[in-house]
Amino acid sequence: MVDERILEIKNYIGGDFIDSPRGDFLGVFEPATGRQFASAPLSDASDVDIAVEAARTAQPSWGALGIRERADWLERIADALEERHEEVASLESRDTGKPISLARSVDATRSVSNFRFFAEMLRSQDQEVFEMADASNFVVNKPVGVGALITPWNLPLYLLSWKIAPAIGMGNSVVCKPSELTPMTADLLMRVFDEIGLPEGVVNLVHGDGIGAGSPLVSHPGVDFVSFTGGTSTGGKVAASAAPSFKKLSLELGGKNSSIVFSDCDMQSAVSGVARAGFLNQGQVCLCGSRILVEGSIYEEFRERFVRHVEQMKVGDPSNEGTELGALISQDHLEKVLGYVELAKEEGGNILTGGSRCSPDGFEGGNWMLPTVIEGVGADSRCATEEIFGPLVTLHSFESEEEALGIANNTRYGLAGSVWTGDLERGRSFSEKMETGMVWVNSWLHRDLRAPFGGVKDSGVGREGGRWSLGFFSEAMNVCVKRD
Ligand code: TXE
Repeated sequence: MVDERILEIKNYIGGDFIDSPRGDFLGVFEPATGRQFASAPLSDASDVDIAVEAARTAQPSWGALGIRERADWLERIADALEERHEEVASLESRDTGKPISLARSVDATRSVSNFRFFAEMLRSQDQEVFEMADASNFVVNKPVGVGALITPWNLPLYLLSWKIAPAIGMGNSVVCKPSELTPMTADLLMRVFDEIGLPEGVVNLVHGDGIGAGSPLVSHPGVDFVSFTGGTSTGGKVAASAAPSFKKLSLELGGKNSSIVFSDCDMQSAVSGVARAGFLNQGQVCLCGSRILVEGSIYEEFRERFVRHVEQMKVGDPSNEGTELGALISQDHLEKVLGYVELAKEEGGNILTGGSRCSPDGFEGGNWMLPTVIEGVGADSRCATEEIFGPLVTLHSFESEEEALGIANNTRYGLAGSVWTGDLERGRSFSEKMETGMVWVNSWLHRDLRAPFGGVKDSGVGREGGRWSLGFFSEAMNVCVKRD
């Protein structure tokens, strides 16, 4: 079904909004209704060539600006984006199917914060010097050059801004390739850049899919670094394309994270905190806690209160303020998640709640599923170790810290986790033994942008955030000046 008014968005290259010369387009659909509401260019290698060329042309003068001048540009972007906060939130909600409350509080708000935070970080950068008795070693953080920024569909503007801000802040120019499923707020951001007069070619954007646009961008000889966020299997392809030309590479990939609940936790905050970790954004966040490990002595009580809490979660119209769960990103993805419900039954699972599609009134054409809680699958089952990336969590009990740690560490991923306990020291020491990049104790997704963000094993390579972002998006040089 085609909506009455199709929004046509374009590539943004060298400061101009242009279609792909071949005129190929891809449809953009509302996950909540299944209706097409926009179209975007289906770009290919020739469009990527033009975009990389524009970025190469712009980089020298942009890189030559003082770091404080670039910080001022980031501030201007933050101000302009903040003025459009509600427009960003409603467009992101429409494009992703997520509830408007989440699009406001997380996606739109954090996108502004990303630019403001890195503006402040740039201003606080001091000249780093290592003094010797007879020499001074000056550290010079130079731009890397031209970068490819490739982002996924779950937190489109949040993750794109998280890369653009430090990348251009450190003097690079970039070519962005947002997910073909959710291109709309990336287009809005380009319109903000255009309105405030960001120098042309500093940020460029090509729409398209992974094969047609993403892959040529990653392997392009004119690209010096790649910052990728997406699935683990795709991350492997990106790494293979980038390796032969030794491009600097950052990979933020998939996760299969544990929420570990000890008997000395505050039960009510654990129930609501673990439910939020499991189902935020319909479980479509790489940090989601989809494996819930509960100490045996409180398992029954936790399970009963948790299931009751999940059953009260409001699924429906994303534009309704009270909605807690919206639609899944696509029909294909919904089928994939429902496939894991069937697999869970084969793996001995018992569905405690959910486990099926739902169809909110007026949204029959959308990709809807009830939040699902399953117990009885083994901790090493496919359902409990593979990334499902939907509103489906599995419950497991444990009798000791050692057992809990063994379960938590027995996946190919190592991104995040949460630990719920009344003993903060135990919480911290237990967390440090987990094979992940991040762990929250008695909270989840409580973010300080200065802290390192990223994972180990199949969850990726490198870290983003604070000085880790500034380090990735620059090349550190040492100038040693010897005194007589
Ligand atoms: O990823 P995909 P999706 C992960 C999350 C899940 C996945 C879902 O865990 O696994 O992302 O997002 C482009 N060469 N994270 O389905 O398919 C593609 O067009 C170059 C982890 O979007 O990997 C899109 O723009 N590019 C994360 C982008 O890659 C290619 C947080 C991602 O697509 C390509 C959020 C190719 N060969 C989601 N193929 C974290 N760890 O922080 C596809 N693309």
